[in-house]
Amino acid sequence: MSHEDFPTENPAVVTCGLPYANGDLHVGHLRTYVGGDVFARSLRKLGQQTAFVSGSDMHGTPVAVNAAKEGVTPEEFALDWHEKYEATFPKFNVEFDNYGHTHDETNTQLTQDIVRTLDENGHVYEDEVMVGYDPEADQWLPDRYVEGKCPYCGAHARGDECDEGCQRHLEPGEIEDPVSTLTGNTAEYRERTHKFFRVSEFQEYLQEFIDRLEGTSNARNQPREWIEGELQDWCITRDMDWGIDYPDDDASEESDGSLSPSDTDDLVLYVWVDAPIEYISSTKQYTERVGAETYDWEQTWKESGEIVHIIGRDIIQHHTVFWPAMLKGADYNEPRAVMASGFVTLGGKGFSTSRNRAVWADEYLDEGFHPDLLRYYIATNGGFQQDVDFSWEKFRDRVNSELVGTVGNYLYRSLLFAYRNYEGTPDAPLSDEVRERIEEAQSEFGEAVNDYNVRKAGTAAVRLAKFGNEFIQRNEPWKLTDENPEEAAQVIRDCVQIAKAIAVLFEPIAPEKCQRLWRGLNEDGHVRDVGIDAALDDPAASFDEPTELFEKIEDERVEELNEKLEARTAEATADSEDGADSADGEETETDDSAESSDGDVTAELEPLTEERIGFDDFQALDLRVGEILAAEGIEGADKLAKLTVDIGFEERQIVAGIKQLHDLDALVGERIVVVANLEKAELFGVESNGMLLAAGDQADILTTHGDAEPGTKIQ
Ligand code: B3M
Ligand code: ZN
Repeated sequence: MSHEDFPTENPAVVTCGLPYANGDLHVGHLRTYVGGDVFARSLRKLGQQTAFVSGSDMHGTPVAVNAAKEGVTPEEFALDWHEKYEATFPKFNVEFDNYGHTHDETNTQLTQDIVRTLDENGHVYEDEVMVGYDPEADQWLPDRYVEGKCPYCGAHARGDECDEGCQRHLEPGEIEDPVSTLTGNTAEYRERTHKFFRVSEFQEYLQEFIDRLEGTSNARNQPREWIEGELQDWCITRDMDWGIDYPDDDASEESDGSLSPSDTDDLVLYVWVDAPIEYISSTKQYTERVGAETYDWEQTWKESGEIVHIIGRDIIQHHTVFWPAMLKGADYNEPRAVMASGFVTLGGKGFSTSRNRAVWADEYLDEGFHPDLLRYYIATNGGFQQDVDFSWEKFRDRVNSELVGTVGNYLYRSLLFAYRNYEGTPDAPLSDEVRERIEEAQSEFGEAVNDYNVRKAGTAAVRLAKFGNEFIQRNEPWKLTDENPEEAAQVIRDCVQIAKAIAVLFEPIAPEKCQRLWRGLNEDGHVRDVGIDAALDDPAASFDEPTELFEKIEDERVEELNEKLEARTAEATADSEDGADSADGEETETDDSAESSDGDVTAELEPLTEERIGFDDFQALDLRVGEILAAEGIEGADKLAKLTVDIGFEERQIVAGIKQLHDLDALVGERIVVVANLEKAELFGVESNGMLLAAGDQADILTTHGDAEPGTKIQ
């Protein structure tokens, strides 16, 4: 791996978190896959050799529990869903180079190999652990078969994760007040022998790893608390039939006794062992198909590859603690980057699969919407780590204003003019102004990819189209054709070049639409296969009459779709007073948070407040310069950090919701703006005596420009 800018000499692999093969996909699920696909395509545009892989997660209790409900074997059940997913992703132009599943031969073998290596390298031991047991059902209760209270934050937790609270992974036996989900009875804890992976040994390694890790800042900041605290070893076996068998054949021969005589026959590996290994297996299958000369999985995973994981933010801990430790322990390469996306909400509330409160992936397509529209919406509606809200209104607004109004409008008016007057591209050189503007778009795109900013990479072309509209409006070629034909030709040549550049730069977001545009411009081959340099290659001399690329979404359509959704939502509310359920882990209740605005065309700014205040009202705020002396995460709280701030007269303890948004250590020494006379508050049991000012929901912290001392009044 390198930390050089993309494109590097090494092969890259972009992976997407594996969906559990246990139910229908809705638009919320698509965020990671669309994000991954956009990122992989963008890397290729920069000239980076890239494999894009994923697969279905077939094992574990999330699958076993749902299969049991349907009365089929987990294997039948999971394979069925796997085939559906495999067919669904391409419909959204999410084109994996390989999409496997965790139960196939490649992954079974590789998982057992890796576990064997971990054991041989001395990283596995056997220990007694308390495991939930249901005496009535006479069954062990691994993971989702048991529910109870999270020992860290007190939230209701299921099996191995605190998905409604602090998002931690929970070890067997950790859940308090355990209840069996099979019978609803109180579960007993009984002692059992299991295998453990010595994660604790990797503490120092992980502390360094996390400092090197690239990607979104939440993936670096969220795990710090775990990595810096006491690292618990990880139970890697379960009392279940469904899964990959623990490879105990030659393990019992170990002389150090680490795997000494226990019966591992009825133990399978914990699902989180074999699931990430599918990233490697899937890459291997890709190599087996195309040949190592085209793509060499071993180079990527064992020698020098750029490994980029794209996941939901609820599984950061697995990808930044357990997984890199496993890779390290088994002599594989570490990930270069982890990009963890926020959740998708529906009209400000969580999706609920089991209550049918969702916009389903198939439903979206059946309603006749083009996949590229949804790709644009979910990849660019907010920063990658922010939660994104989906509503048909917002979807309509962005499609109509940005895709139809800005991009489509530019392409149609400029290309129609070119076709009518020149039957294609007029014979004139490209102007410096337009060349420079396209170069700017290329650099913007390249920088965005290197910043792991999918949204910005995706909107570089939209901003270019916006420029195109201004350019054509300003130059009025329709007036020039008679008055100054040479200048008219020049302007239209520029316009066609902009259209070509849009096709190239917008392809990662809207591959099918851009291919249509590419063919419309009479270009050969596939726009997917050209690099960003092609944006400045000469356009074809002739092309046919253009057609509109995007269609407006009418208000009536939105009303109709909302009615359908409302009918379902009403049912959902009637079913449950408390909102989203938690049957399969992807639902979440989140605030309808405002989207951040980073100055691009897609940003939605909060409207200005109309009501004015007097100077006295402003004076009532005692704003002071403060210097951060210490910053640490509040244990158990997902977002909160405790700061010690010097405000000149005294040191204040301030609690702020910045834990996952900033590298807390790096904040020490920053001069910030503090509201010193805000009433004291208690957050998560910690007193907060003041407030710091920050912009937007990425909490961009306000700092001072000069060297005003702590305590200086801000006026
Ligand atoms: N199957 C799904 C999840 O927890 C889980 C991901 C595995 S990624 C290696 O979001
Ligand atoms: Zn918790």
